[in-house]
Amino acid sequence: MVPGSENPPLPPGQVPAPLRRFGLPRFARVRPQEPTGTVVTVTGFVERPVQRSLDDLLGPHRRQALRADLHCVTTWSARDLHWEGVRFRAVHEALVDDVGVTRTAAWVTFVGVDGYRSCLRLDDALADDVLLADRLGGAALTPDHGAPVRLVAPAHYGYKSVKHVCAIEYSPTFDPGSAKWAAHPRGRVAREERSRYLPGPLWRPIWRALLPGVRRRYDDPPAP
Ligand SMILES: Nc1nc2c(c(=O)[nH]1)N[C@H]1C(S)=C(S)[C@@H](COP(=O)(O)O)O[C@H]1N2
Ligand SMILES: [Mo]
Repeated sequence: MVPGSENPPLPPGQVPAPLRRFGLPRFARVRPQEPTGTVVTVTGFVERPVQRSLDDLLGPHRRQALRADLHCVTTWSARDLHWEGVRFRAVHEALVDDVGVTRTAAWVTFVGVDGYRSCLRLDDALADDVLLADRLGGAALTPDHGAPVRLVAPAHYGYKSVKHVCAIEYSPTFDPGSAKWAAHPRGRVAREERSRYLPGPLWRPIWRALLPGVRRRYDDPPAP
C-alpha cells in the first residue's frame, strides 16, 4: 500500500499532527483530578433534571467502536483515533422519557468539569458517529484526553468534543459556550465552519498563527 493511502485526504486547511492535550488557552493549566464516582447532571429544558452516575448513564447502551480523525480549528488534525463508548443518541433517547426533554430543546451543551462548555445542534449531536467515549486506543481515557468520559463528534471541529463531561444541558437556542463569539453554531468540518463572521479559508491563517502560543501553554507544566 502507498504510505498514507490508509487514510482519506484531510479536509481543506488541515495538517496532520500527533494527538496532544489541547484546548482554549484559559483551560491550559486547569487539570481535573483523577475521576472517581463521576456524576453527570442532565439539566436545562427538561421536566425532571437528574444527576446520574456514569455507569447508570452509559451502562445500559450498546458499546460502539469508532475510528475517526480529530480536527482542531487551529488547523491540526490527529488521524485515525480509535474511540470506544456509546452513541450519544442512545443516551439521549433514554433521557427523553426519563427526564422529559422538552420539545423545544433544539441544542445541547456539554459541560466539562474544568468549566469548559460547547454546544451542538441537537440533530448534529444525534448522528451515528457522535459518541460519549470512555476509551481511546484500547485503554481507558487518560486525564489528558478527557477522563472519565468525553464527547467525540468527528464531523465537527474539535472544540465541540468536550472532555471530562459532567453535565448535559438542553436548550431551545444556541449557547456560544467557552469559545464565545469564535464558536460556530454548527462547526461542520466538511463545510469549513471554523468560526463565525468570516468564511473558513479566511480563518485558517488566523487560527494557525495562534497555534504555537496555545501549544506552549499546554506543554508547560502547571504551576505548583
Ligand atoms: N473540557 C474541555 N474539553 C475540550 C477542550 C477544553 O479546553 N476543555 N478543548 C477542545 C478543543 S479546542 C480541542 S481541539 C479538543 C482537544 O482534545 P485533546 O486534548 O484530547 O487533544 O478538546 C476539546 N474539548
Ligand atoms: Mo481545538
